[in-house]
Amino acid sequence: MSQSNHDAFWMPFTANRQFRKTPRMLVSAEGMYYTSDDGRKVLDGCAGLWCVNAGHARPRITEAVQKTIATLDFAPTFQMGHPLSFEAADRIAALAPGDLNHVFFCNSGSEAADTALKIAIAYHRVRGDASRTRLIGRERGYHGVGFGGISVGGISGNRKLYGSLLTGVDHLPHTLDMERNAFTKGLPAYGAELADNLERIVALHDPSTIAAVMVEPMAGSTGVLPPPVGYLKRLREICDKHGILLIFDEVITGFGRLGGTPFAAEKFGVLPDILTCAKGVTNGTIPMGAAIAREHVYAAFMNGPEAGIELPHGYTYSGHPVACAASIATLDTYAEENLFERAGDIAPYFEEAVHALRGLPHVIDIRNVGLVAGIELDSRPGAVGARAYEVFDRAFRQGVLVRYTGDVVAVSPPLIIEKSQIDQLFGTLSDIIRTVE
Ligand code: PXG
Ligand code: PLP
Repeated sequence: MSQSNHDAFWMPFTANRQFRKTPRMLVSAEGMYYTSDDGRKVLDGCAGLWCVNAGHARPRITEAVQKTIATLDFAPTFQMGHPLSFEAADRIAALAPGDLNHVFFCNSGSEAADTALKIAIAYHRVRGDASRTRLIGRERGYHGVGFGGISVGGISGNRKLYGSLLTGVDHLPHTLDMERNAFTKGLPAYGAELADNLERIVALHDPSTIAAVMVEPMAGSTGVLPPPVGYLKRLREICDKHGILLIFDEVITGFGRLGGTPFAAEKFGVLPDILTCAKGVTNGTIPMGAAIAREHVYAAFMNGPEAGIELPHGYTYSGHPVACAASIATLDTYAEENLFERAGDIAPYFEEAVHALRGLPHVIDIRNVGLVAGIELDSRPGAVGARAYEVFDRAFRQGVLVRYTGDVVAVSPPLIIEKSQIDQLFGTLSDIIRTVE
């Protein structure tokens, strides 16, 4: 029986009791703005949860969803097909760099991560290299909340309640180095050598045991950590040297977030063997994720008997017609408005605006790339996250939605943001940070 204080909804990644005392409720959205339940316009400074890259309520996407749900509400993709799934996969493959040409659909970034890890282990197995089962992630990596993702991810808070996790996992050190790199604009100059820790891990376990390395090209969730110059190239070289697959988790960095290119892989000139995406693939409208494999990965599976299922994996909603329609309309919207280029063009203005917060009380680092920024505040003694929570909550009351993680305030607006809105966003944050205790 539902109760009047609405405690049936167990909210995800939320302080449930705190929220019920001080709710923050959104009831509609259009363009760059949400509307709150008390009728205020709230500037969306974080694209929902880093997903609404084209802004809210885009007519083309809404119409595609409405039309499809009325025409083909569901169709199985196990041993059956429907045209939208093939079209959406073609479109996504065309956007992905190099020969990342084979799209395995799922429904979230978490499922995309687990799918990619399973493909990586199975890839070695189908090639007769069954001893390659180890997975290497990175401290402060976030790959969603499935058992694969939390095992390879490196966030202790997301792991500590859940037992022994996957075995055979090791982690690279994270790349945040505020001593050398604080207040860098764009990619930090120092830290490429941190990739050499992969050689150390490979030597410890022996290369013949390692299936894959999975990293975010830019760690988002754990506080916006752009990769040091040269770091990702070095990881690629070491993986190549030892026959290890490289997986990029582009759930946040995909679809123009870093400006100029659809994916970070292209922007940083490093081609992974598997790339995962979600979020912006449907502009956040309908759940969808994907693991995209290169030709050699896909080809390794296409050798057995033709009647045999090559990869025993998939979700009821893999390639859901409504999600596929939303994705096609989303990619049309991105292309029509050149949104990836637009993000690259406005990024320098965004960069100047966020770095103008340097020198405010408590601000100990500012990190940015493309249309993402992290503003790191020093933590109150014994209360990590309390200061950033206060900034986040006050910003919402003053008409600006941002995210926070630990004591990092994270900003990642829709790629349609105007300069005046960038001013409003950082102006509001500046006023609050000046006065927060
Ligand atoms: N990989 C990466 C790199 C992500 O950022 C996931 C996987 C999982 O995706 P799903 O769709 O299963 O949530 C993510 C998700 C935040 C925040 O504000 C970040 C995410 C999700 C919700 C909030 O830091 N990233
Ligand atoms: N496809 C999509 C979805 C895009 O957003 C873009 C550019 O922003 C492109 C392709 C490349 O388009 P163009 O050839 O105009 O640079």
